[in-house]
Amino acid sequence: MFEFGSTYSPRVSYHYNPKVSNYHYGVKHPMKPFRFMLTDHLVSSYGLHNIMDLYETREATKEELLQFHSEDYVEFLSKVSPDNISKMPRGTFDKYNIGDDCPIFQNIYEYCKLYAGASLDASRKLINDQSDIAINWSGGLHHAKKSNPSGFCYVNDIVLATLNLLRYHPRVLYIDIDLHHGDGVQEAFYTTDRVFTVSFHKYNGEFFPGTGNYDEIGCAEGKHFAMNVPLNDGIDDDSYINLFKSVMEPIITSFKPTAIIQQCGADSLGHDRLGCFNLNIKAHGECVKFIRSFGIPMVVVGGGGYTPRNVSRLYAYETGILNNVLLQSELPEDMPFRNQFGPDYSLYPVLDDLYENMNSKKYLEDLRIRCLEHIRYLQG
Ligand code: V1S
Ligand code: CA
Ligand code: ZN
Repeated sequence: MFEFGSTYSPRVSYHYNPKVSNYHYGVKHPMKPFRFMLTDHLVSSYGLHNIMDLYETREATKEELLQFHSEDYVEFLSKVSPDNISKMPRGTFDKYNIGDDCPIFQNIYEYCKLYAGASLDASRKLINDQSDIAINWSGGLHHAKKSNPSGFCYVNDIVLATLNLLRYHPRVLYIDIDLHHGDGVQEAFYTTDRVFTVSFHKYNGEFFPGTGNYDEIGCAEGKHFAMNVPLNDGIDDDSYINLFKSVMEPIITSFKPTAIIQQCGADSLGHDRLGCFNLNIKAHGECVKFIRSFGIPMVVVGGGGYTPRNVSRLYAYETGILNNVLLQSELPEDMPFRNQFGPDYSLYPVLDDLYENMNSKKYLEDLRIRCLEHIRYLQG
């Protein structure tokens, strides 16, 4: 294992296209792609651009999207616009799950191709052994299904990147610390033993997307290769970190992944507009630091996160961690949009304690034991 601050200097690539921050889901919609513009300003103001390989990403091709998505759905995405959706055949809204969560907005297909292209580029850097860690904060849209969008996600960049990795890597581990269950990725790899999926999320049977109880473990060849860690409101830093580390360490040593994809949804932070956990930026980052310490090639993607200033703080902090750099708390004086980060102008504002912690010690201990029993199946 590599300790943070040690001499291990991974080759890190940062995959971003400024165009991706210009798309709009709608004024009332919580998903705000401009959070990536804020992130990029923070990352460059802290000087991190100087120590990574930067790639302005290209759009994924239609053929690449078709590696997972169905022909008719990709065709629909390529043709649909706010001007023609009402002229499409009756039933189109229902068939493709179009509505408040997944609206049709201007240039939606271009947006999909850009964020998917970035995750595909990131996976390619690992495959070609040109990067040890490849970052795409605009990716991580884990709910998208083969033939329909879901939960703000239109194409599943994580599934596409994983399929690409599987062409060269025997085993891929997918780790999801978004507040929501990573259902789209789990479903795509539910029957294979080459991808282990694990998601930590709020679960009560009703909370979106409604799936992710601990008894969803995979099936057929994939039985025991999916794990779900259902949590209640208000989980705090120490409980989350302890559970995360005690579950992830044996998964990694037993499954022995040759590549890892970590989804870092920022809606698991405290004070998130849609969230209900109490995590601080450093605790979320600790989960990334822990996975990085195994020295296994990693693709790191974003996900949810609905308080844009905290999303950008988190992703700048985690970009630092992945580069083995601890960023100073005070935000750089001369950075653009600094006024967005007042009144504290800090990278680490206190974000906890908005919700009572409904995860008792007993609940967490039982959950941990259940997870460890699950992992024993991997050891044969
Ligand atoms: N929670 C939540 C939430 N809020 C919204 C929403 C609010 C305002 C809007 F103008 C549009 C949508 N939708 C939801 C959830 C979907 C959450 C998706 C999370 C995505 C991710 O972070 O994991 C990854 C990027 N949808 C629902 O709860 C479904 C409804 C059941 C309630 C909300 N209405 C708008 C749709 C149906
Ligand atoms: Ca999750
Ligand atoms: Zn989420």
